[in-house]
Amino acid sequence: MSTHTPLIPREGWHVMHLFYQIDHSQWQCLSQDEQRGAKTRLTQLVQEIRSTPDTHLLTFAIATPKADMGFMLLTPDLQVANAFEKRLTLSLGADILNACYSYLSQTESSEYTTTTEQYVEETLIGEKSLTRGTPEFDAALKEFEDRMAHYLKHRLYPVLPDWPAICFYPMSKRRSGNDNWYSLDHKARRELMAGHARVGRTYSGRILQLITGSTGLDEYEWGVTLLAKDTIDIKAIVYEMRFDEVSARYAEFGDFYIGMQLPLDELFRRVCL
Ligand code: 76R
Repeated sequence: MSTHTPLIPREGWHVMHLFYQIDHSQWQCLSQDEQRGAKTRLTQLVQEIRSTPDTHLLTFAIATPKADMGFMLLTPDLQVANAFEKRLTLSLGADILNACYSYLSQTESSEYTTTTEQYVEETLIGEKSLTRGTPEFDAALKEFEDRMAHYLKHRLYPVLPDWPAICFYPMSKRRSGNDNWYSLDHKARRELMAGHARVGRTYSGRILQLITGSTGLDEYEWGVTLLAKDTIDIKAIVYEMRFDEVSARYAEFGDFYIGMQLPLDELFRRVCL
């Protein structure tokens, strides 16, 4: 019987990005039967993880020798994430998958999300000149509230599409001299973030972004996961955002990993297992 206390955040899920290099010399020491058994073990583990409630696992090959393959694991309980991570790492046998990079974060809602009151004052009354209590006002308000409920659910409990290109990098907001994000007041940060979101929205349908928070959990403050159907859109959005003040002035980045989502059997062939 397991006696550990679950570590489930009040809201959202834990997220692990796991990157591995394969030790082919160890792999070649296994017999063909052992290799088959090892791949079956990993395949069954992936199925077990994917059938765990509220749990998702993406599997991908990495484009350059920075790593060979990677997993993105989303699950509420850190105890479960930790147990799955250990089993994934050992699934093909000792020392075959060697972790070369990893990142821990949590899904989070944004502190800059437009509140109902802001939307009413700034957009419905300010921009659209609607009057409280009229049918047009009520319809527009309901449309906003439905959209926000859907949006908030996606940020905290995302279901990611199987788009082929996956990009991961960690980032922080700068805290030095005159460029200290954390000494700006909320209004200034919200205005800057509105510019960021305007750029981001122009990539709707081409880029799916998941921003997960990692302050206190890992080296940087956020994990950025971008899914795309075309790598040119990844290059374009990251480039265009460099000009946006939030990134131009305040962003600091870690290493970038580019992968391709593949079903496991194809992934095995790709990484020559
Ligand atoms: O929450 C939302 O989706 C709406 C507004 C929004 C917020 C609050 C938004 C929109 N982002 C938000 C927060 Mn983003 N984002 C990044 C990067 O490489 C770089 O320069 C930056 C990396 C990209 C590519 C990107 C894409 N975003 C954040 C935060 C948290 C900041 C904080 O809390 O201080 C970070 C670190 C961050 C970074 N962003 C969008 C996008 C895209 C494509 C959108 C539009 C999403 C959509 O409308 O569907």
